[in-house]
Amino acid sequence: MRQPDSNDRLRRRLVTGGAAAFAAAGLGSFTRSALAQAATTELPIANGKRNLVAFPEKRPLIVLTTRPPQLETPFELFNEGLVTPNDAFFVRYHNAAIPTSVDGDKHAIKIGGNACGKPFEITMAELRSQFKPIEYLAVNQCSGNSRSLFNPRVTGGQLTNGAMGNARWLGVPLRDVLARAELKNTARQVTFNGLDNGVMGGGDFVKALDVHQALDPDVILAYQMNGTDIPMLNGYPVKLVVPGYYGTYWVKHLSEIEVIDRTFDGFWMNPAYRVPDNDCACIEPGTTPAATRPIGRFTVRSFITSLANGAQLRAGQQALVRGIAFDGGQGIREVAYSTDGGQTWRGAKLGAEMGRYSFREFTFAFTPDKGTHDLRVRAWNRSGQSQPMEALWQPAGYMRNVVESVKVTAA
Ligand SMILES: Nc1nc2c(c(=O)[nH]1)N[C@H]1C(S)=C(S)[C@@H](COP(=O)(O)O)O[C@H]1N2
Ligand SMILES: [Mo]
Repeated sequence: MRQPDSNDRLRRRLVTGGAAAFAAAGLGSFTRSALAQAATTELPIANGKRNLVAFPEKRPLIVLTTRPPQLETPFELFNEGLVTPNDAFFVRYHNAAIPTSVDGDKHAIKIGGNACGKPFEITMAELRSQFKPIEYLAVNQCSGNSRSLFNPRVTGGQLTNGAMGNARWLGVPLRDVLARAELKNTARQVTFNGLDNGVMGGGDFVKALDVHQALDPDVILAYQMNGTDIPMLNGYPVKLVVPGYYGTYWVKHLSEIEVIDRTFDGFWMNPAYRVPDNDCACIEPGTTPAATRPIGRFTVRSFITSLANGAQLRAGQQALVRGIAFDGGQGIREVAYSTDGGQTWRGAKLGAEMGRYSFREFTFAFTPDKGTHDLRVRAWNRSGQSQPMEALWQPAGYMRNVVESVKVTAA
């Protein structure tokens, strides 16, 4: 439901969005000055005990930084359902100057660039009324999800496994909008910019896709998440959704699209968000990659969600173990599980297919003997790609996808 007055709307969003908890956290209301004040609040970075704070429209989430907000979803939540609720979805920003109030009808996206034959502007109202939207479930995952588990350790946000989420995205295919822009045949890349800005040396966050990636019919300008407005912190009123690709390409508060005749080399494409240009996107610790490329699609991952490390089970009693798997857009074909640290494997039961970009549920029954058990799961996608048994390493701490281990005890 759209409301006429964007201030009313934002006020409504704040009231329904846990503003009380935000105030309780000593951060006041969600204004720029409150965020400036938040910057002076001491909060521990990820290692050791981590604080939970409820930002506007969010339930209490793990705080990595407050300015800009960087919030991680507590992992237990992934056991509650395959769709991550909007108020629990992780948040990642690079720059502190983030929008806190946007008119959801008047907001416009400017489309231009030197390989755009017909520059124009499109408002949200036009985007909603002049095009046919599509909707699908898709996982968004930060490139640095699980970075704190790298060994040797790497710098950057010390995330555990909660910088991911699965939501239902509704939006207009980018290629339908670009069709109006009359791309010149010199077009090589498309760049995307949002309303947030760099401050004090932080470069404006701009991303680029090759034209063929941008014209993929599943790439959308999304304006709904799980059937409602996208939360402000997740990119209200419109974000680019590039299913199967790491979150870095999912530009929030999208305001500018440029079609250009060259490879864009802004900071967030080069040197940031690049991976070693080889099959594993990995190197030996302490070495440097011979060449790099922009990070691309997700690698295959799977997680047990119903049991945490250290869980206690009843010996001799059957437990139903549950988890999730996903990949970069082929879809999951198979999940295997081991209850003996990876020595022997069996097939887990797959849950319903909910689309090739979605989390896929799996389950298996496990009746433990007395003692400690090392549970592992490993997934394969439809093109046969899987997860390594030993962790791969790379300097930025991106793309972790090793077969994880969950140790449980039965008594
Ligand atoms: N405008 C804008 N969009 C952005 C970013 C940003 O800093 N600014 N960060 C990107 C990164 S690295 C990630 S992982 C995703 C996270 O999306 P979320 O905050 O909605 O979870 O947003 C992407 N889009
Ligand atoms: Mo990210």
